[in-house]
Amino acid sequence: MSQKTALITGITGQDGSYLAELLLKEGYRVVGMTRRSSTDVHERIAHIVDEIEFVSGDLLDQSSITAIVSAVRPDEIYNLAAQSFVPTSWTQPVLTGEFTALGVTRVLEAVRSVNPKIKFYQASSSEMFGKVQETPQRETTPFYPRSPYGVAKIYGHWITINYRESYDVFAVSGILFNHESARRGKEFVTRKISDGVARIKLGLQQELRLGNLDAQRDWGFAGDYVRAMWLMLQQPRPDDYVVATGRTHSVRDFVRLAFAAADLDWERYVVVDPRFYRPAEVDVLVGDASKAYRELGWEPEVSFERLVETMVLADLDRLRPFAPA
Ligand code: NAP
Ligand code: G4F
Repeated sequence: MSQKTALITGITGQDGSYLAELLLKEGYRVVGMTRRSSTDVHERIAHIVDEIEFVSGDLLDQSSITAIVSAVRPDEIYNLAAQSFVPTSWTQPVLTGEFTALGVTRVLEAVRSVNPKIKFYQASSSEMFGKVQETPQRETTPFYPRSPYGVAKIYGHWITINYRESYDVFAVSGILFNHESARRGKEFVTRKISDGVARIKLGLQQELRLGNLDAQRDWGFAGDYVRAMWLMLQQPRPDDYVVATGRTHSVRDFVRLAFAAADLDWERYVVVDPRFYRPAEVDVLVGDASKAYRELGWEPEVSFERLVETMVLADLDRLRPFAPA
């Protein structure tokens, strides 16, 4: 069988790095689309950078995306690129719509015009459920977004389904619940906590300022979730899937476990700071991934407890060289 080619947008992000590892292991030729930057953004893929081909393009720029798809001739495209930080979507709502919503159409348009046989994965989000209309949330649960990011992701979700139904493209939408790792961006709450715990433990920081500790999320490990993305594109027909652990925990639970992993009492260090509250909050998310289990044979391998501990230990290892003597 000839080698398959995968094009990943967002390859420099958390999920892009794990997906690239998985696809290389599966024998793919992996091509990553990156946007021009004056600094090095390859930190998360530094260990595999020599095995990846890079092409320069931007979700805002139709001609670059079409030219890339035409030149690379991928069998599969994973559209992971997005403005993915929810708070930024209130301060930059139009840009978020351009990247996270219209960006999806641009990639799909490239597929349609170059080769509609290319399989397409769209990174949809549990943020679309927002003010939840049903618990647990499944593929059929109605959406009620609470941020411009959630609104933009719903556009991306439906345009993916629309290209499937209009042009018969093998286009799927993975509705992924929060997934984390030591490679998570430091602005997201889990990594902000693990990084903060490590800094406090090593004497590099005195306190950790957080927002709403009562919010609850269904948190899994990013390495498990990229496997579900790949499996969706290996099915006989395209469909949409929820990917989640089925367990929910509060930010406070995460904080408590993370500080405990470093033998610290969280209540001595955590300061609630209303600056981190959101204009509209998603209070509680918990997913039902039984369809993914049934049809893809997917289930998560890393528990919440192990995820928290692994993230804290990784940040301790990373920061130890900077600790005061
Ligand atoms: P991430 O770490 O924030 O990575 C985002 C990626 O998108 C980066 O590689 C970034 O490139 C790229 N990007 C942003 N704007 C771009 C543009 N205009 N043109 C080209 N590339 C652009 O996100 P992630 O956590 O890996 O998530 C991957 C995808 O899954 C995102 O679409 C996210 O919304 C979605 N999602 C994530 C989760 C989660 O819990 N992680 C859950 C559900 C859905 P730079 O390095 O240049 O910034
Ligand atoms: O870690 P977060 O910023 O992630 P959020 O908003 O759930 O979004 C992430 O997951 C989505 C999937 O549901 C993705 F689509 C999206 O791209 C992103 O990856 O915040 C989680 C919760 C929120 O309720 C927030 O209010 O943590 C609460 N929180 C409390 N203090 C905080 C903080 N969040 C951040 N970022 N920083 C805080 O200090």
